[in-house]
Amino acid sequence: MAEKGDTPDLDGTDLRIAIVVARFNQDVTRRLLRGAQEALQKHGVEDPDVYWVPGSLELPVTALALAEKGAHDAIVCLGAVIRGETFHFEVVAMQAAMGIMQVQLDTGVPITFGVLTTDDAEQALARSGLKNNKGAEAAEAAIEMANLLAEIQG
Ligand code: INI
Repeated sequence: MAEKGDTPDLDGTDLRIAIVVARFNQDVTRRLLRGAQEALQKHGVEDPDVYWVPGSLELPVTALALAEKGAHDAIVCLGAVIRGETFHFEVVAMQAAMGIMQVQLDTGVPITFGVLTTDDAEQALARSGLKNNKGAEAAEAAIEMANLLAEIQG
């Protein structure tokens, strides 16, 4: 049997991708969004749909609605949870991660986690720049997973 996924298939042509992005800390999430959109465009994804939500805790239910609708091959979730700004940092970060994972496993639609969880704003800005951009990484992971699952499912 051929080995699958040893080199990522990043051909986004014909893939339908949605991005869900949190407004909370939008100075950072706008940068993640730009990184994700640029990466999708680079790999041939046309016109990704973008849905803004209030904060990272609203990412999972929005991803669920999109996954259940079935119009997208993969969904990219973007957010920024910054420790210094909330005493319930752990709650927001963990529930966003767990919720997204639950939706992904319940629906079988790949949903990637471009949610920064950092100690401070400086770390968040450093991970949402031109070179190091976790939004771009989440976008590429979405393309790769959409292609891999399509290959497995035939
Ligand atoms: N949402 C974030 O995306 N990042 C945060 O750092 C954050 N903090 O600090 O609280 C945050 N809170 C809002 C939360 O995601 C919900 O939008 C809110 O609780 C309403 O449900």
